[in-house]
Amino acid sequence: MNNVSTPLANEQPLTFHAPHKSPAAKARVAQRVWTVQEIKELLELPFNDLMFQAQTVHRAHFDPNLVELATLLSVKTGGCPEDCGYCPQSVHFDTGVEAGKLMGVEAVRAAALEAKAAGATRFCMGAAWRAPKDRDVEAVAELVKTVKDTGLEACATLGMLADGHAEILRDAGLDYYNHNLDSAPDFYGDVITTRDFQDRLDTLVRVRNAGVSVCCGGIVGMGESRLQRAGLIAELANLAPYPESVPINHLVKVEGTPLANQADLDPLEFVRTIAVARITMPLARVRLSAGRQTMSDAVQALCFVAGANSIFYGDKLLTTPNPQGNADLELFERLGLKTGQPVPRP
Ligand code: SAM
Ligand code: DTB
Ligand code: SF4
Repeated sequence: MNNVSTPLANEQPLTFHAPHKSPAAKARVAQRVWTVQEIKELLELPFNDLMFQAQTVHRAHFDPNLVELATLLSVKTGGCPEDCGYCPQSVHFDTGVEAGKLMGVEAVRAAALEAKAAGATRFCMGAAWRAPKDRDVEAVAELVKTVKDTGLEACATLGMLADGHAEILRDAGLDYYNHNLDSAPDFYGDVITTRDFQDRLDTLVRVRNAGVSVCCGGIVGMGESRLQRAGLIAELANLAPYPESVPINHLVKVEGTPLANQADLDPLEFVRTIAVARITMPLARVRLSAGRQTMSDAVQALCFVAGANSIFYGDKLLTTPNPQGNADLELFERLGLKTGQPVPRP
Protein backbone atom coordinates (compact mmCIF):
# COMPACT_ATOMS: atom_id res chain seq x y z
CA MET A 1 0.00 0.00 0.00
CA ASN A 2 1.41 3.42 -0.90
CA ASN A 3 1.88 6.20 1.57
CA VAL A 4 -0.20 9.11 0.46
CA SER A 5 -0.43 12.63 1.74
CA THR A 6 -3.73 14.02 0.60
CA PRO A 7 -5.88 16.69 2.15
CA LEU A 8 -8.27 15.07 4.58
CA ALA A 9 -11.70 16.53 4.98
CA ASN A 10 -10.86 18.99 7.74
CA GLU A 11 -7.35 19.90 6.62
CA GLN A 12 -6.45 22.76 4.35
CA PRO A 13 -7.37 21.64 0.82
CA LEU A 14 -5.17 22.12 -2.27
CA THR A 15 -4.37 25.71 -3.11
CA PHE A 16 -5.13 27.07 -6.54
CA HIS A 17 -3.50 30.22 -7.83
CA ALA A 18 -5.27 31.12 -11.04
CA PRO A 19 -8.81 32.14 -11.84
CA HIS A 20 -10.87 29.18 -12.96
CA LYS A 21 -14.17 28.53 -14.65
CA SER A 22 -15.81 26.50 -11.92
CA PRO A 23 -19.56 27.19 -11.72
CA ALA A 24 -19.22 27.09 -7.93
CA ALA A 25 -16.60 29.82 -8.07
CA LYS A 26 -18.56 31.86 -10.59
CA ALA A 27 -21.65 31.67 -8.43
CA ARG A 28 -19.49 32.41 -5.37
CA VAL A 29 -21.02 29.45 -3.64
CA ALA A 30 -19.27 28.59 -0.39
CA GLN A 31 -18.11 25.02 -0.67
CA ARG A 32 -18.90 22.64 2.11
CA VAL A 33 -16.19 20.31 3.45
CA TRP A 34 -17.30 16.68 3.73
CA THR A 35 -15.99 14.04 6.08
CA VAL A 36 -15.72 10.46 4.87
CA GLN A 37 -18.12 9.47 7.65
CA GLU A 38 -20.76 11.97 6.47
CA ILE A 39 -20.52 10.59 2.98
CA LYS A 40 -20.75 7.01 4.22
CA GLU A 41 -23.90 7.99 6.10
CA LEU A 42 -25.37 9.33 2.86
CA LEU A 43 -24.48 6.07 1.09
CA GLU A 44 -26.32 4.20 3.85
CA LEU A 45 -29.57 6.14 3.74
CA PRO A 46 -32.75 4.22 2.92
CA PHE A 47 -32.72 4.08 -0.90
CA ASN A 48 -35.89 6.19 -1.30
CA ASP A 49 -34.53 8.90 1.00
CA LEU A 50 -31.22 8.97 -0.88
CA MET A 51 -32.98 9.22 -4.27
CA PHE A 52 -35.22 11.99 -2.96
CA GLN A 53 -32.27 14.01 -1.64
CA ALA A 54 -30.25 13.55 -4.81
CA GLN A 55 -33.20 14.45 -7.05
CA THR A 56 -33.97 17.51 -4.90
CA VAL A 57 -30.37 18.75 -5.17
CA HIS A 58 -30.33 17.98 -8.88
CA ARG A 59 -33.56 19.88 -9.57
CA ALA A 60 -32.37 22.87 -7.55
CA HIS A 61 -29.39 23.30 -9.89
CA PHE A 62 -30.16 21.72 -13.25
CA ASP A 63 -32.90 20.95 -15.72
CA PRO A 64 -33.63 17.42 -14.41
CA ASN A 65 -34.36 16.03 -17.87
CA LEU A 66 -31.33 17.30 -19.75
CA VAL A 67 -28.39 14.92 -20.29
CA GLU A 68 -25.06 15.58 -21.98
CA LEU A 69 -23.76 13.25 -24.70
CA ALA A 70 -19.96 12.98 -24.66
CA THR A 71 -18.19 10.86 -27.25
CA LEU A 72 -14.85 9.20 -26.57
CA LEU A 73 -12.04 8.50 -28.98
CA SER A 74 -8.84 6.65 -28.18
CA VAL A 75 -6.31 8.77 -30.07
CA LYS A 76 -3.33 6.75 -28.84
CA THR A 77 -4.11 3.20 -27.87
CA GLY A 78 -2.26 0.63 -25.74
CA GLY A 79 1.36 0.10 -24.75
CA CYS A 80 1.01 2.04 -21.50
CA PRO A 81 3.80 1.45 -18.94
CA GLU A 82 1.49 1.93 -15.92
CA ASP A 83 -0.02 -1.12 -14.20
CA CYS A 84 -3.56 0.09 -13.40
CA GLY A 85 -5.25 -3.23 -12.53
CA TYR A 86 -8.46 -2.39 -14.40
CA CYS A 87 -6.95 -1.21 -17.66
CA PRO A 88 -6.79 -3.17 -20.91
CA GLN A 89 -4.16 -0.76 -22.28
CA SER A 90 -1.38 -1.56 -19.82
CA VAL A 91 1.70 -3.39 -21.20
CA HIS A 92 1.71 -5.43 -18.00
CA PHE A 93 -1.39 -7.41 -18.99
CA ASP A 94 -2.16 -9.60 -21.97
CA THR A 95 -5.53 -8.29 -23.12
CA GLY A 96 -5.17 -8.40 -26.90
CA VAL A 97 -5.20 -4.59 -27.21
CA GLU A 98 -2.60 -3.62 -29.80
CA ALA A 99 -0.46 -0.55 -29.26
CA GLY A 100 -0.86 2.19 -31.86
CA LYS A 101 0.57 5.61 -32.67
CA LEU A 102 -1.09 8.96 -32.07
CA MET A 103 -3.88 9.53 -34.58
CA GLY A 104 -3.61 12.31 -37.13
CA VAL A 105 -5.65 15.48 -37.50
CA GLU A 106 -7.83 14.30 -40.39
CA ALA A 107 -8.93 11.06 -38.72
CA VAL A 108 -9.78 12.96 -35.54
CA ARG A 109 -11.71 15.60 -37.49
CA ALA A 110 -13.75 12.86 -39.19
CA ALA A 111 -14.54 11.18 -35.83
CA ALA A 112 -15.50 14.50 -34.22
CA LEU A 113 -17.79 15.43 -37.12
CA GLU A 114 -19.42 12.00 -36.93
CA ALA A 115 -19.96 12.41 -33.17
CA LYS A 116 -21.45 15.86 -33.72
CA ALA A 117 -23.78 14.58 -36.45
CA ALA A 118 -24.93 11.84 -34.05
CA GLY A 119 -25.83 14.49 -31.44
CA ALA A 120 -22.80 14.63 -29.13
CA THR A 121 -21.79 18.01 -27.70
CA ARG A 122 -18.53 16.95 -26.12
CA PHE A 123 -15.59 15.04 -27.58
CA CYS A 124 -13.05 13.43 -25.29
CA MET A 125 -9.72 12.18 -26.58
CA GLY A 126 -7.92 9.53 -24.54
CA ALA A 127 -4.27 8.55 -24.80
CA ALA A 128 -2.62 5.58 -23.09
CA TRP A 129 0.34 7.50 -21.78
CA ARG A 130 1.78 7.56 -18.29
CA ALA A 131 2.81 11.15 -18.98
CA PRO A 132 2.98 12.79 -22.42
CA LYS A 133 6.28 14.22 -23.69
CA ASP A 134 6.45 17.86 -24.78
CA ARG A 135 6.10 16.85 -28.43
CA ASP A 136 3.05 14.70 -27.58
CA VAL A 137 1.34 17.67 -25.94
CA GLU A 138 2.11 19.85 -28.98
CA ALA A 139 0.60 17.20 -31.26
CA VAL A 140 -2.52 16.80 -29.09
CA ALA A 141 -2.91 20.60 -29.06
CA GLU A 142 -3.40 20.37 -32.84
CA LEU A 143 -6.08 17.72 -32.29
CA VAL A 144 -7.78 19.96 -29.72
CA LYS A 145 -7.91 22.82 -32.25
CA THR A 146 -9.40 20.42 -34.79
CA VAL A 147 -12.14 19.34 -32.37
CA LYS A 148 -12.88 22.95 -31.39
CA ASP A 149 -13.22 23.85 -35.09
CA THR A 150 -16.17 21.45 -35.29
CA GLY A 151 -17.97 23.35 -32.52
CA LEU A 152 -17.76 20.53 -29.97
CA GLU A 153 -16.47 20.94 -26.43
CA ALA A 154 -13.01 19.39 -26.22
CA CYS A 155 -11.71 17.17 -23.43
CA ALA A 156 -8.46 15.23 -23.26
CA THR A 157 -7.01 12.62 -20.93
CA LEU A 158 -3.32 12.04 -21.49
CA GLY A 159 -1.91 11.04 -18.11
CA MET A 160 0.29 13.11 -15.81
CA LEU A 161 1.10 16.61 -17.04
CA ALA A 162 4.35 18.49 -16.45
CA ASP A 163 4.61 22.24 -15.86
CA GLY A 164 3.49 24.18 -18.94
CA HIS A 165 1.54 21.33 -20.57
CA ALA A 166 -1.89 22.42 -19.35
CA GLU A 167 -1.21 25.95 -20.63
CA ILE A 168 -0.42 24.63 -24.13
CA LEU A 169 -3.66 22.64 -24.15
CA ARG A 170 -5.62 25.61 -22.78
CA ASP A 171 -4.25 27.87 -25.52
CA ALA A 172 -5.36 25.32 -28.10
CA GLY A 173 -8.91 25.66 -26.72
CA LEU A 174 -9.18 22.65 -24.41
CA ASP A 175 -12.32 22.93 -22.28
CA TYR A 176 -11.74 20.02 -19.85
CA TYR A 177 -8.84 17.83 -18.82
CA ASN A 178 -9.86 14.41 -17.53
CA HIS A 179 -7.67 12.89 -14.84
CA ASN A 180 -9.41 10.53 -12.45
CA LEU A 181 -8.56 9.88 -8.81
CA ASP A 182 -10.06 6.45 -9.55
CA SER A 183 -10.25 5.13 -5.96
CA ALA A 184 -9.92 6.12 -2.32
CA PRO A 185 -6.33 6.85 -1.23
CA ASP A 186 -6.28 3.78 1.01
CA PHE A 187 -7.30 1.48 -1.86
CA TYR A 188 -5.16 3.06 -4.58
CA GLY A 189 -2.04 0.95 -3.89
CA ASP A 190 -4.11 -2.24 -4.19
CA VAL A 191 -4.91 -1.37 -7.80
CA ILE A 192 -1.90 0.61 -9.12
CA THR A 193 1.73 0.42 -8.03
CA THR A 194 3.51 2.51 -10.69
CA ARG A 195 2.33 5.90 -9.39
CA ASP A 196 0.66 7.16 -6.25
CA PHE A 197 -2.40 9.16 -5.35
CA GLN A 198 -0.41 12.34 -4.82
CA ASP A 199 0.79 12.20 -8.47
CA ARG A 200 -2.85 12.46 -9.54
CA LEU A 201 -3.49 15.44 -7.27
CA ASP A 202 -0.40 17.22 -8.60
CA THR A 203 -1.66 17.03 -12.18
CA LEU A 204 -5.09 18.26 -11.11
CA VAL A 205 -3.47 21.35 -9.56
CA ARG A 206 -1.62 22.04 -12.82
CA VAL A 207 -4.87 21.76 -14.80
CA ARG A 208 -6.74 24.00 -12.39
CA ASN A 209 -3.98 26.61 -12.27
CA ALA A 210 -3.99 26.83 -16.07
CA GLY A 211 -7.71 27.68 -15.98
CA VAL A 212 -8.80 24.49 -17.73
CA SER A 213 -11.94 22.91 -16.27
CA VAL A 214 -11.36 19.71 -14.33
CA CYS A 215 -13.01 16.41 -15.21
CA CYS A 216 -12.21 13.99 -12.42
CA GLY A 217 -13.95 10.93 -11.06
CA GLY A 218 -13.31 7.30 -10.35
CA ILE A 219 -14.20 3.66 -10.78
CA VAL A 220 -16.48 1.64 -8.56
CA GLY A 221 -16.78 -2.14 -8.39
CA MET A 222 -13.06 -2.87 -8.06
CA GLY A 223 -13.47 -4.67 -4.71
CA GLU A 224 -13.37 -1.52 -2.60
CA SER A 225 -15.47 -1.29 0.56
CA ARG A 226 -18.38 1.11 0.97
CA LEU A 227 -16.19 3.19 3.27
CA GLN A 228 -13.62 3.38 0.47
CA ARG A 229 -16.30 4.48 -2.01
CA ALA A 230 -17.11 7.21 0.51
CA GLY A 231 -13.38 8.00 0.66
CA LEU A 232 -13.22 8.47 -3.12
CA ILE A 233 -16.25 10.78 -3.15
CA ALA A 234 -14.82 12.76 -0.19
CA GLU A 235 -11.55 13.31 -2.07
CA LEU A 236 -13.44 14.54 -5.14
CA ALA A 237 -15.93 16.71 -3.27
CA ASN A 238 -13.22 18.30 -1.11
CA LEU A 239 -11.09 19.38 -4.05
CA ALA A 240 -11.33 23.15 -3.88
CA PRO A 241 -13.17 23.83 -6.07
CA TYR A 242 -14.63 20.42 -6.78
CA PRO A 243 -14.46 19.22 -10.42
CA GLU A 244 -16.83 20.68 -13.00
CA SER A 245 -17.27 17.21 -14.43
CA VAL A 246 -17.31 13.95 -12.46
CA PRO A 247 -17.24 10.64 -14.35
CA ILE A 248 -18.41 7.73 -12.23
CA ASN A 249 -17.22 4.60 -14.02
CA HIS A 250 -18.38 1.09 -13.25
CA LEU A 251 -15.47 -1.32 -13.67
CA VAL A 252 -15.47 -2.88 -17.14
CA LYS A 253 -14.02 -6.32 -16.50
CA VAL A 254 -11.50 -7.07 -19.22
CA GLU A 255 -10.02 -10.54 -19.77
CA GLY A 256 -6.31 -10.53 -18.99
CA THR A 257 -6.43 -7.73 -16.40
CA PRO A 258 -6.03 -8.51 -12.68
CA LEU A 259 -9.63 -7.37 -12.11
CA ALA A 260 -11.14 -9.58 -14.83
CA ASN A 261 -12.80 -11.89 -12.30
CA GLN A 262 -13.79 -9.28 -9.75
CA ALA A 263 -17.10 -10.12 -8.03
CA ASP A 264 -20.10 -8.12 -9.27
CA LEU A 265 -21.09 -5.02 -7.34
CA ASP A 266 -24.77 -4.67 -6.43
CA PRO A 267 -26.06 -2.30 -9.17
CA LEU A 268 -27.98 -0.34 -6.53
CA GLU A 269 -24.66 0.45 -4.85
CA PHE A 270 -23.52 2.03 -8.12
CA VAL A 271 -26.73 4.10 -8.19
CA ARG A 272 -26.09 5.16 -4.59
CA THR A 273 -22.59 6.31 -5.53
CA ILE A 274 -24.00 8.48 -8.33
CA ALA A 275 -26.54 9.97 -5.92
CA VAL A 276 -23.88 10.84 -3.36
CA ALA A 277 -21.70 12.42 -6.06
CA ARG A 278 -24.70 14.58 -7.03
CA ILE A 279 -25.45 15.61 -3.43
CA THR A 280 -21.85 16.48 -2.58
CA MET A 281 -21.01 18.17 -5.92
CA PRO A 282 -24.30 19.86 -6.77
CA LEU A 283 -23.06 22.00 -9.68
CA ALA A 284 -20.96 19.34 -11.40
CA ARG A 285 -21.89 17.39 -14.48
CA VAL A 286 -22.05 13.89 -13.02
CA ARG A 287 -21.41 11.33 -15.74
CA LEU A 288 -22.80 7.80 -15.79
CA SER A 289 -19.61 6.62 -17.48
CA ALA A 290 -18.06 3.25 -18.30
CA GLY A 291 -20.00 0.06 -17.57
CA ARG A 292 -23.35 0.82 -19.22
CA GLN A 293 -22.96 -2.07 -21.66
CA THR A 294 -23.77 -4.56 -18.90
CA MET A 295 -26.26 -2.33 -17.06
CA SER A 296 -30.01 -2.74 -17.46
CA ASP A 297 -32.14 0.14 -18.74
CA ALA A 298 -33.82 0.23 -15.32
CA VAL A 299 -30.53 0.73 -13.48
CA GLN A 300 -29.51 3.44 -15.95
CA ALA A 301 -32.87 5.14 -15.40
CA LEU A 302 -32.21 5.08 -11.64
CA CYS A 303 -28.82 6.71 -12.27
CA PHE A 304 -30.63 9.62 -13.97
CA VAL A 305 -33.03 9.83 -11.02
CA ALA A 306 -29.93 9.90 -8.80
CA GLY A 307 -28.70 12.99 -10.65
CA ALA A 308 -26.48 11.76 -13.48
CA ASN A 309 -26.67 14.30 -16.31
CA SER A 310 -24.04 13.07 -18.72
CA ILE A 311 -23.16 9.81 -20.47
CA PHE A 312 -20.51 8.48 -22.83
CA TYR A 313 -22.29 8.16 -26.15
CA GLY A 314 -21.11 6.08 -29.10
CA ASP A 315 -20.61 2.38 -29.62
CA LYS A 316 -17.09 2.34 -28.15
CA LEU A 317 -15.51 3.73 -25.01
CA LEU A 318 -11.71 3.69 -25.51
CA THR A 319 -11.13 0.01 -26.26
CA THR A 320 -14.30 -1.66 -24.95
CA PRO A 321 -17.90 -1.61 -26.21
CA ASN A 322 -20.56 0.89 -25.16
CA PRO A 323 -24.29 0.72 -26.01
CA GLN A 324 -25.21 1.63 -29.60
CA GLY A 325 -26.16 5.28 -30.02
CA ASN A 326 -29.65 4.49 -31.31
CA ALA A 327 -30.33 2.27 -28.27
CA ASP A 328 -29.40 5.19 -26.03
CA LEU A 329 -31.64 7.59 -27.94
CA GLU A 330 -34.51 5.09 -27.66
CA LEU A 331 -33.95 4.86 -23.90
CA PHE A 332 -33.93 8.67 -23.67
CA GLU A 333 -37.21 8.74 -25.59
CA ARG A 334 -38.78 6.25 -23.16
CA LEU A 335 -37.54 8.33 -20.20
CA GLY A 336 -38.51 11.69 -21.71
CA LEU A 337 -34.90 12.89 -21.52
CA LYS A 338 -33.53 15.64 -23.75
CA THR A 339 -29.90 15.93 -24.82
CA GLY A 340 -27.73 19.03 -24.56
CA GLN A 341 -25.24 20.81 -22.35
CA PRO A 342 -26.43 21.00 -18.76
CA VAL A 343 -25.60 24.39 -17.28
CA PRO A 344 -26.25 25.09 -13.59
CA ARG A 345 -29.03 27.59 -12.93
CA PRO A 346 -27.79 31.00 -11.75
N1 SAM B 1 -3.68 7.17 -19.30
C1 SAM B 1 -4.46 8.23 -18.81
C2 SAM B 1 -4.81 8.10 -17.35
O1 SAM B 1 -4.81 7.00 -16.82
O2 SAM B 1 -5.14 9.12 -16.75
C3 SAM B 1 -5.72 8.47 -19.61
C4 SAM B 1 -6.48 7.28 -20.15
S1 SAM B 1 -7.17 6.20 -18.91
C5 SAM B 1 -7.76 4.87 -19.90
C6 SAM B 1 -8.63 7.09 -18.40
C7 SAM B 1 -9.52 6.48 -17.36
O3 SAM B 1 -10.21 5.38 -17.91
C8 SAM B 1 -8.89 5.91 -16.11
O4 SAM B 1 -8.54 6.87 -15.18
C9 SAM B 1 -10.04 5.03 -15.58
O5 SAM B 1 -10.88 5.79 -14.73
C10 SAM B 1 -10.81 4.67 -16.85
N2 SAM B 1 -10.75 3.23 -17.12
C11 SAM B 1 -9.74 2.55 -17.70
N3 SAM B 1 -10.03 1.25 -17.77
C12 SAM B 1 -11.26 1.08 -17.22
C13 SAM B 1 -12.10 -0.04 -16.99
N4 SAM B 1 -11.74 -1.26 -17.34
N5 SAM B 1 -13.30 0.16 -16.41
C14 SAM B 1 -13.68 1.41 -16.05
N6 SAM B 1 -12.92 2.51 -16.24
C15 SAM B 1 -11.72 2.35 -16.81
C1 DTB C 1 -13.44 8.20 -17.84
O1 DTB C 1 -13.64 8.52 -16.66
N1 DTB C 1 -13.83 7.06 -18.40
C2 DTB C 1 -13.43 7.01 -19.77
C3 DTB C 1 -12.77 8.39 -20.00
N2 DTB C 1 -12.80 8.97 -18.71
C4 DTB C 1 -11.48 8.49 -20.67
C5 DTB C 1 -12.64 5.81 -20.13
C6 DTB C 1 -13.34 4.50 -19.86
C7 DTB C 1 -12.48 3.39 -20.36
C8 DTB C 1 -13.13 2.06 -20.24
C9 DTB C 1 -12.24 0.96 -20.71
C10 DTB C 1 -11.88 1.06 -22.17
O2 DTB C 1 -12.76 1.22 -23.04
O3 DTB C 1 -10.68 0.89 -22.49
FE1 SF4 D 1 -2.16 3.66 -18.70
FE2 SF4 D 1 -4.24 5.22 -18.15
FE3 SF4 D 1 -4.57 2.57 -18.62
FE4 SF4 D 1 -3.40 3.36 -16.37
S1 SF4 D 1 -5.54 3.81 -17.00
S2 SF4 D 1 -2.68 1.72 -17.73
S3 SF4 D 1 -2.30 5.18 -17.05
S4 SF4 D 1 -3.87 4.10 -20.06
